[in-house]
Amino acid sequence: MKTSTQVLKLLIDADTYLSGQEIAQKLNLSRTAVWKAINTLKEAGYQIEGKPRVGYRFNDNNKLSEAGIRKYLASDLDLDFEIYDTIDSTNTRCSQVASAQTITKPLVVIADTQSKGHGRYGRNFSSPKGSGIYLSILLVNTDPDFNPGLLTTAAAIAVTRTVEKLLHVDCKIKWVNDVLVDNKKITGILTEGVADLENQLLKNIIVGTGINYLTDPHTFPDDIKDRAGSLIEYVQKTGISRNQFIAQYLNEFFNLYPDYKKAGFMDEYRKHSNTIGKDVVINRSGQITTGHVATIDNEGRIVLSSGQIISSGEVTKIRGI
Ligand code: BTX
Repeated sequence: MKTSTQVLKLLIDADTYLSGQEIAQKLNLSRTAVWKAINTLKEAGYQIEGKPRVGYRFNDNNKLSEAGIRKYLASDLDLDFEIYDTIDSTNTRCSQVASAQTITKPLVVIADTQSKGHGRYGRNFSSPKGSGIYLSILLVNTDPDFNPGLLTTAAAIAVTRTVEKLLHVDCKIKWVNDVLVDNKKITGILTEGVADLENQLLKNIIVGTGINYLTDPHTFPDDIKDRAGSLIEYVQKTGISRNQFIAQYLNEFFNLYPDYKKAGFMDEYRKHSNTIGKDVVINRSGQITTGHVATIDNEGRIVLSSGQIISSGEVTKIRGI
């Protein structure tokens, strides 16, 4: 571990001022090395407050960091992290890792901004810097009956639980994967599989989540500004950092993941649904279906009152919303 990373971890875990001497002693470093490490951290954008004759204290100013996330991560979670200032897409990075190597534990890739963040059907996912959460989890898959729809649904529940617990605001879910706050989309989730070239089985799963966390709603591109929302108001009220939010999301996701196929969270999903009981228009690759949504079943599929079951596609219109 680099000296500056060791100093950062110590300050984050301490939650209070530590003198240069204490840091030097704990890490077996010279005072000059500590001073240099503090400067390196400041130059990298970490906010380290220095008080004469008292010492240094870490302020979480929303700069993403592994140490900042680990502080709030459940102690039994064994994850690897890659954190980037900028990347094309965290999902793409996961698929590159999956193609190049065999991972033995989940890898979480996070970026401060994405130049090619994408959603379903190759659509763009707006990923401005310094404000959003763009995160992909690369999982090892051993299940031949992997259910991508249900796992995406579990991830949506992990987001709603995190938002409701930490930011104290209610969420709705628009079938299948859009999390809404105040009727605007604050999160998109994209689950992708990586096949083993030799046997064509899915060897890895990628669950990508994009969250408009501190995004200024006035900066949304014109084509999404009517539908996209941000959590900024609630984040500013509660002061929860991106690092803490990410850790809680990972805690919630990995709590649901082992049993996701048992669909124990589907009652919670139905309670949060803004789609059940509504007249909707569903687009399945250009094939349009209209109907009244009777419920969403334990497979995460829409059940229309006509009896028709729809497992994939997109709700393009909800009457009354
Ligand atoms: P989706 O296809 O359901 O949603 C994409 C659509 O949502 C776009 O066509 C646009 O209308 C709208 N949109 C674009 N950007 C935003 C935004 N920031 N907020 C709200 N609405 C938006 C949803 O796909 C899945 C998105 C997953 C994004 C994550 S980010 C981390 C990971 N990396 C990556 O490239 N994708 C995932």
